[in-house]
Amino acid sequence: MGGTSGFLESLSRLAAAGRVRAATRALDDPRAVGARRERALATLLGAAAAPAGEAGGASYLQPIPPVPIPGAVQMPEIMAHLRATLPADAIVTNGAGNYSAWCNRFYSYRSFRSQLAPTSGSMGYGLPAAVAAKLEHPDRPVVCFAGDGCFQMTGQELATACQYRLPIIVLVFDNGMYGTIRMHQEREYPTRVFATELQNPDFVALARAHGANGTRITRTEDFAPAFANALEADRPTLLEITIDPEAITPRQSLSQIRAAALAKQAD
Ligand SMILES: Cc1ncc(C[n+]2csc(CCOP(=O)(O)OP(=O)(O)O)c2C)c(N)n1
Ligand SMILES: [Mg+2]
Repeated sequence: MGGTSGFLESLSRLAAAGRVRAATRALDDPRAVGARRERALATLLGAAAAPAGEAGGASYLQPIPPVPIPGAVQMPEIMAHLRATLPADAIVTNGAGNYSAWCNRFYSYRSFRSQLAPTSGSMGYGLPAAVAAKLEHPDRPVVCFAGDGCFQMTGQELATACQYRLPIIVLVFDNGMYGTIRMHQEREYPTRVFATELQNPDFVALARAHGANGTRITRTEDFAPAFANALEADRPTLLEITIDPEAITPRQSLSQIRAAALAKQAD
């Protein structure tokens, strides 16, 4: 499995041949529409999956196989639903936090300029980015991924979304903590939890107070109908998704991280 490195190798080969630059420039050209745009896209994506780069190319483009996570909400299934439901031109936004692994690793971005995310890793970016994206592209679905901590940084922008009646969809991943920081605490100082728990508002009630739609998702099967309603809505929708605190990463539970760190200390 070459994974990301194989993909990068493929891109480097192309870059060496001067083709990445040409294709990227073609995509940046506003006149690059229709067949011209498709050709440029095919150069980049097709080459990434070309046989010489098979080490990573083709496998990189495959969805990551899902592994069940703790709790009644199975994010791998929800991400599969989003991949199947959202059109290629949907815009997905996020801030920073462990929740963002879901959209960064389990969503397939199929066209350029379909992701808005901070390279600086700043929390709170997703919601204002979604507002801006929907204003600019009213015909494209816009979905914001936000952790509970992340949402609390800029959640008041829901007022802006309501003021301009922007039917964005905000997924708030409620695990009751600054999960990323808790993960590092458990890795470096197992059992010494400090200032990472969050007492959250009722996000659904908060959304409704703003004039947005709000629904709580506590089971995987609640998601698809709520998301379908959100896609049809004439105003913002906030879906508060209850995440088991144990489900700290797509692959490792909080207890596993703690146990591994304790075992390392005991060595
Ligand atoms: C503005 C800002 N403050 C602090 C941080 C440091 N930081 C990175 S992730 C994180 C916690 C994120 O919590 P949450 O949004 O609830 O996501 P989770 O990790 O729980 O999924 C913090 C405090 C940051 N990246 N940006
Ligand atoms: Mg959180």
